[in-house]
Amino acid sequence: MATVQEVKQDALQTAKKYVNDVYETVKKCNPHENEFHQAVKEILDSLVPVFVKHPKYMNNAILERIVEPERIISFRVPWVDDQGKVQVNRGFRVQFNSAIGPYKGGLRFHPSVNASIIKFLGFEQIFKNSLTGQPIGGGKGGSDFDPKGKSDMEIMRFTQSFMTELCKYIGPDTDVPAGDIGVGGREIGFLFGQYKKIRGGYEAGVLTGKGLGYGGSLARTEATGYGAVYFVQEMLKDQGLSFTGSTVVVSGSGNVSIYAIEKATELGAKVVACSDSNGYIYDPNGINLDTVKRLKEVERKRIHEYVQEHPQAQYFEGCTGIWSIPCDIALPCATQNEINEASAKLLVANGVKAIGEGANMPSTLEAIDVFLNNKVLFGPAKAANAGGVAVSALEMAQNSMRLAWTFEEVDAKLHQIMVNIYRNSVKAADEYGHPGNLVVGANIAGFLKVADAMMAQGII
Ligand code: NDP
Ligand code: 2IT
Repeated sequence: MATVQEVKQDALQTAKKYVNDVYETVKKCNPHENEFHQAVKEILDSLVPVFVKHPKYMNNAILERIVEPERIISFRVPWVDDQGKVQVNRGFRVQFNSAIGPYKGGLRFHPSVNASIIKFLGFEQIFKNSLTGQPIGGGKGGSDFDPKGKSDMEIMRFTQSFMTELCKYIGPDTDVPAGDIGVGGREIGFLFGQYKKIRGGYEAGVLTGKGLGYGGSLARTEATGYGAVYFVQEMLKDQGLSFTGSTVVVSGSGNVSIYAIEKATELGAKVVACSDSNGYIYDPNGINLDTVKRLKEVERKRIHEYVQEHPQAQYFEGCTGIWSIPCDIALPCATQNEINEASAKLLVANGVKAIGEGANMPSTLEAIDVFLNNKVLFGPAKAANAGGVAVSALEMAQNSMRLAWTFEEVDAKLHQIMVNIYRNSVKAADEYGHPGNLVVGANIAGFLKVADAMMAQGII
């Protein structure tokens, strides 16, 4: 008869083989989609203890189903530039999983957008949205359109053409897009206007991140950055640490970065650096956020312009160098894979104590290993940056109720949601044998809710 130990070993081997087989199939069926493979690998590796404990998920092919989007839409987006020339871009929407609510997730406009990028983002969104505790499924979309250097009229013509096709697939109860890289308040306004014109009704809940005068929620603009800082605050608190008096580096200078800088500074930190895709600035006095907001939110200029107004600051070409600046807390808030193994090692060598991922998948798998192996507090993206989509769900709730909460009400709900995500991730990590590992904890906590809903709803 097999010993208890042998039975346990058997269950572990079966779970590992299951996960590995699914991963190999994903690679085979989605060739060359490296970002998607990376996101899938991170989740699947974390889920092995779940399948050991609950083989029912394996028997119901939950993984095989969850890695396959319910639907992918890819479409032509023709538009006319200011010179009268016809331009063509490609649009995407991946409707990944609707087990716990309508598809929900942002739109990214960036030249690097392709099926792999949209699928990695959509896949992450399933688990992130589940972690928020709100009834939202996972989706993502975007285009390889480059908004840089385009006039407002070009942006409008492009977004109208994009929405003319996208509107066939979205709605307040089916799929609710929002912003991401390159899509902010201006773009959401144009998208909403075109949707309304085509549909002929006022369906406020079809998009989130709207302007405050037409159905937007207070604190949505701030939510992702504030939420990431609230999450890191919880990680620090558990170790008797805090933002007060700490030195912080934040990459990027877009929506997430700006409000991460704002909240970290409010909590007593000195944020000494931020960046854009050309380079980074280092300001030993602490970043002047009013200048960054004006340069980026109003004038849409490059970050190097900062040093003209603040001569004590320095500008460096190239963005990865930002991780060579010694800091206590690093908040990568720009883009995927911006911290590789070498940058992670540099951060550790310089004494970093905590990482909070404001961006989606900003650390490579190797970088994550460096942080975890060196006992750096690590807040993974799908937990740490969930505040944005969580407040998007609160915007949907306000739209349904036809009322608007105050900034303080929304901010208090956001704060509580981030505390809950932290606690649920810690608890899942403990329960499944990886205490302190929030990558495993967040992935498992996010997965279980979706998996149970899928089980309850049958083979669909
Ligand atoms: P923005 O477009 O407002 O800002 C993006 C910032 O990152 C800019 O400073 C941009 O620089 C920089 N950046 C973009 N691409 C690169 C690149 N390839 N290399 C270096 N820097 C780059 O986007 P957001 O702030 O909204 O998004 C930032 C990250 O946060 C993304 O990963 C997004 O998916 C994630 N996120 C966003 C949420 C939201 O609510 N907006 C919610 C959760 C996650 P430049 O101006 O030069 O392009
Ligand atoms: O990555 C993300 O969570 C977002 N870009 C926000 C999505 C949303 O629907 O608010």
